[in-house]
Amino acid sequence: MIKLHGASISNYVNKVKLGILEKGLEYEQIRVAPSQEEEFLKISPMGKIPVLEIDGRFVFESTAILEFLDDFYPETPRLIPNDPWEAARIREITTLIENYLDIPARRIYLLSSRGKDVPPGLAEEIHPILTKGVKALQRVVRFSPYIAGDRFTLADCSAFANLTVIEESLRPFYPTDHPLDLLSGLKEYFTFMKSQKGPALVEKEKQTLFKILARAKVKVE
Ligand SMILES: N[C@@H](CCC(=O)N[C@@H](CS)C(=O)NCC(=O)O)C(=O)O
Repeated sequence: MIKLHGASISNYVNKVKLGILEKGLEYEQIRVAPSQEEEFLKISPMGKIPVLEIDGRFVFESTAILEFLDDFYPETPRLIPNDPWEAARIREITTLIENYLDIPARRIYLLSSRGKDVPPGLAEEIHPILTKGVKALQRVVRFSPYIAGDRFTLADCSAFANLTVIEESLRPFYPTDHPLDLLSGLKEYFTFMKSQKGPALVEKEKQTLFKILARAKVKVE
C-alpha cells in the first residue's frame, strides 16, 4: 500500500495526491509537517513534504514521485505521455507553474498564511514577476479541457494544486489586478477540474483543513 507523507494544506502533497487518485491507486495519508529532524531528513533530505513510501522505501520531490508512479504502476493511466514531444510539453508547463509562479508567489503567501506581516512593497515587487510567468503560461496552455490537451497529466496535478492556492491566497493583495486574471480559460478550467472526482476530493480536504486551522488560530488569539 502506498503511504503519502504530508498535510493536505500543501500544494505539493496535493499535486501527488491528484496523480495517485487519477491512477486509481489505494493510499494512506500520513499527516506529517515538514521537519528538519534527523529522522525526517533521512527520507526527505530538504525536510520537505511530500514523501512517498512503498514497502519501507521512500521517494521525495513531487515530480520524481509522480514519474516513479508512472514507472512502478505501468498498468495505470500515465501522467507523462510516452511520446517524447508530448512529454516535454507536460514538463514545460509544470516547470513554468512551479518555478515562475509558485516560487515567487510563495514569498507572499507563506508569510500571510502564517499570520506574519507582508513587508510593504513586496506585493508590488512580485506583481511583474507573476505577470511575466502568466503570459508565458498563456502561450502553452490548451484548457481543452485539461491544461495540456484532452487528457489528465502531470501538468494538471501541478496546475490544479498550485494555481488554486496562488489564486486564492494572493487575492487580498491583488483584489482587482491579480496576475492570474490574465490567464484566459483558467476560471473554466477550475470549474471543470472541481467537477472531477479526484480534484474535488483534494479541494474538499484542503478547504476542511484550512477551516480547522483558521478556527484554531482564532482560539489561540
Ligand atoms: N520541490 C518540492 C517542493 C515541496 C515543498 O516546497 N513543500 C513544502 C510544503 S508545500 C514544504 O515542505 N516546505 C517546508 C520547507 O521548505 O522547509 C516538491 O516538488 O516536492
